[in-house]
Amino acid sequence: ASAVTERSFIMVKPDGVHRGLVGDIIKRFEQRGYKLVGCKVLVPSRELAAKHYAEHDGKPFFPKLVDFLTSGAVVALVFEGKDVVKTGRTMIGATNPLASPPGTIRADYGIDVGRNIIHGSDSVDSAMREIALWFRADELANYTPVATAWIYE
Ligand code: DGT
Ligand code: DGI
Repeated sequence: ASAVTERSFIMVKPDGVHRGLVGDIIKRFEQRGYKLVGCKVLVPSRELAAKHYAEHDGKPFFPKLVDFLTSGAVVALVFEGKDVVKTGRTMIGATNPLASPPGTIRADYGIDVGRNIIHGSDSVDSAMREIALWFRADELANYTPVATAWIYE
């Protein structure tokens, strides 16, 4: 079993927390074989939310997006494994839940683009930026799950 260290930042947004979807979302990544290395629940500050969504600063929906993300608790997660950034996006689906194929998280639980349940990093570079933004290094766990050899050849 080779060491696969790619990481993605996954976040259950306030709508997903209010709707009780945290367990299901973690379960989907766990069952796929991804390793959970970071997990915390917090109500993000406006500063943190604005930094997270800095690429959308200036767009018409930006204030609403920050209001929404800071309106309640989120669950910040880091998953690790082979191609986890791209595969995570595939599991999550399209930005707009209505444009997302059945079986994806956003399609299975969402309708509106402004209530799309979950965030997942869209590239390895943004994953590194987002993980550093949301987690201190000592909040990420280093361990080898015993199932590793049954997930990777
Ligand atoms: P993407 O991945 O961002 O290109 O979005 P798609 O391809 O999943 O969604 P599409 O092509 O139907 O819509 C393009 C963008 O338009 C989408 O990212 C968000 C926005 N949009 C679509 N439908 C709605 C809507 O009903 N309300 C709002 N506010 N925005 C919408
Ligand atoms: O990486 P994604 O979350 O799939 O999409 P993104 O980074 O382009 O946008 C971040 C979030 O901003 C997205 O999850 C929902 C919201 N958003 C994106 N495009 C629109 C939008 N919200 C509204 N209301 N309208 C949009 O066009």
